[in-house]
Amino acid sequence: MAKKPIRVAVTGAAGNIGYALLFRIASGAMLGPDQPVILQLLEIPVEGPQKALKGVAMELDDCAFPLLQDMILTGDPDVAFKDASWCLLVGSKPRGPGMERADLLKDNGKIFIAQGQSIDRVAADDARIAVVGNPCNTNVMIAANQAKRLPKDRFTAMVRLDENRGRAQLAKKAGVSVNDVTDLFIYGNHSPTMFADFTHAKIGGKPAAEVIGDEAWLKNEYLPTVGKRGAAIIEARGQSSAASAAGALIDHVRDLTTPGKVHSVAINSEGRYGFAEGVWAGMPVRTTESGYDVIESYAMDDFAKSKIAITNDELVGERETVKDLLA
Ligand code: NAX
Repeated sequence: MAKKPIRVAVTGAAGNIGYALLFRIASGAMLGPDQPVILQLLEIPVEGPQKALKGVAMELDDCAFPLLQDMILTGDPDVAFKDASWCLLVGSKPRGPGMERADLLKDNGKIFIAQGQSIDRVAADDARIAVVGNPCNTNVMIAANQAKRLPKDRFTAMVRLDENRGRAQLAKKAGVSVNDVTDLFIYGNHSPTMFADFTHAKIGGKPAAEVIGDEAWLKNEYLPTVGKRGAAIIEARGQSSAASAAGALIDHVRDLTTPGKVHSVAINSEGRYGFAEGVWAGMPVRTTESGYDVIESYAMDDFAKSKIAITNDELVGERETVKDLLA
């Protein structure tokens, strides 16, 4: 018997990431090749983005995806999130010329207050939320703070692009396939301060540091390369990462719905790994039948602890900037 369709809400659906994401969701890459979906697409309620959204929907129609049962296009969050089991919050306000980071945090914070309230009001009882729109760790914290009905552990932000970048760079250096790189997890903020923990990573089952054999490269080249990869893509392409971000979001959701998968997700830290209580930080989780368990067993050396302290400080600073929005 055919499965019941799952409603997937996507914000910023007419943006660059949306354009790389929606077709993959509709093809079954995210929720499985036999899982029908209904796409509920949110864009800001003004003519340009709404018109662009219609164009994207026309192309989705033209793909004749067998799994795409319906599409709802809207400028109203309550319509977009209604009965949605997945809420993918991709849209956010970009940093404009001369705009301070604090202004960006506050402007986006307001969006995520409204969307958090709407999700809590109208989304499905099993709703899960994945935030991509930057600054994603702080945006998800703001949205989750609005939740009265949905548990806070359903609110996640994406650090999977950073994990994928980190695995790819290690594989390249070692001259192996990305499949040989395991146990590489991202701690902290989705920003250049993140810590891609090479100290526990493995290549072909052996410690990555042993296989690479060049600690200076790992500390002084590898970490900055992964941390600043987003800026390097903008420099090369003239536009920010879109297809790789969409691919990472597909991985994030697929692995959160596949029991046994071990991967990096930004979640409510609850003080784990030395992060401040209540900030959302990347760390490893293992997906279970009903959600995920946080993997807390990695012992950090002094170097790792110092890196985690830096990214934690940044998260705490962001929280301080938006503290009025958390009241
Ligand atoms: P675009 O500017 O191409 O698209 C964003 C879309 O969101 C626009 O169409 C805009 O109209 C819409 N939007 C803005 N406010 C909205 C709101 N309140 N409700 C609904 N829609 C709204 O950006 P794109 O390249 O798609 O990137 C989207 C976000 O992802 C940005 O914040 C970006 O910084 C972030 N990223 C996050 C990554 C991560 O790993 N967490 C990596 C990639 C990306 O940089």
